[in-house]
Amino acid sequence: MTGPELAEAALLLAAARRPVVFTGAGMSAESGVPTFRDAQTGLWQRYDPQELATPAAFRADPALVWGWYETRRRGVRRALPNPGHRAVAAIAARLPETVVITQNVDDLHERGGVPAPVRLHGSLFAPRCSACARPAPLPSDLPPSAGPPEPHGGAEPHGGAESHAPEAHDGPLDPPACADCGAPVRPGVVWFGEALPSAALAAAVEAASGCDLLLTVGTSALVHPAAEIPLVAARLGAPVVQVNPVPTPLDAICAVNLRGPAGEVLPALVRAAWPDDAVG
Ligand code: BV8
Ligand code: ZN
Repeated sequence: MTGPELAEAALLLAAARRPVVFTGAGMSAESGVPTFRDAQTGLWQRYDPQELATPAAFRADPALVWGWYETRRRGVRRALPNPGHRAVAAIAARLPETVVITQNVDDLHERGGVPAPVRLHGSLFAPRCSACARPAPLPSDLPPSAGPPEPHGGAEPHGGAESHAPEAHDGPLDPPACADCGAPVRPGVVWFGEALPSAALAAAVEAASGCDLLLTVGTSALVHPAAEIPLVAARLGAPVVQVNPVPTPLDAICAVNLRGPAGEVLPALVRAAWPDDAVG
């Protein structure tokens, strides 16, 4: 990607000291993690993600919902951060006051070099009891027949090691029982109709209120209250730069719209902002 938009966005990034990088599912699309808008595959294609991602769906059929999240978690395990994730880490490395805020429940920002993004919608790697909220261990990915799991030979704890595991069960799966109260364990994500973690939401609003640039990457900006974060920054006069192959409701508030995939645009943006830094 080149052109006047990229040059303009690069000037804004080079001038920034307290940028916010706000990401959605499009950030991980090039890593092979389907976006919410992408059609579901296999058994899951007959379900609407927005229906499955609800407390009501879990109450009605815990095995269906748990199975869906285990399928997604295995998909993320096999995925690797893409050059976009690494470019975000390069921005954070260059500008220590950078705050990365994500709607994603995958762990690709952490594996891409951003240790502690603000997680608005939770994580696939933080299961807890659905009754007493006691954190629960991550189920081993190896099917019982495979015997004791191999020690992670240096592979990242959340990724890669299991990719050789025979294709695990892709379908309904009974959730484990809480070791304390025996209730079903649930995924540590925020479901539709559930409040966002108040500390994460407060940190996101605070960062957006004090930023001098907000980079919004790969979000359709349709899910609230997350979608309001870029508006907070714009309302307080910070320039907003969008990276998305297609227009979104945020176009109108953006100083620059970069139409392209995050995995290509973000490395190009970082190179243009800091030509001296060889990145990606
Ligand atoms: C709540 C975790 C109340 C689970 C998720 C105001 C107005 C309207 C509705 C509401 C409102 N306020 C609340 C609502 C209801 C609801 C909502 O927003 N509904 C929408 C659908 C209309 N919100 C809620 O229910 C929230 N809770 O309001 O609680 C409350 C308050 C107090 C006390 C009690 C209760 C909770 C919302 C969170 C739900 N959980 N995720 C899971 O993952 O399973 S949301 C989930 O969907 C994601 O986390 C993400 O946020 C969203 C998907 O959006 P995106 O990430 O943007 O992804 P999408 O697929 O849509 O788009 C991808 C984009 O990337 C596209 O634009 C595409 O062009 C682009 N792209 C593709 N490839 C690339 C790319 N970009 C760059 N590079 C590429 N390569
Ligand atoms: Zn419990």
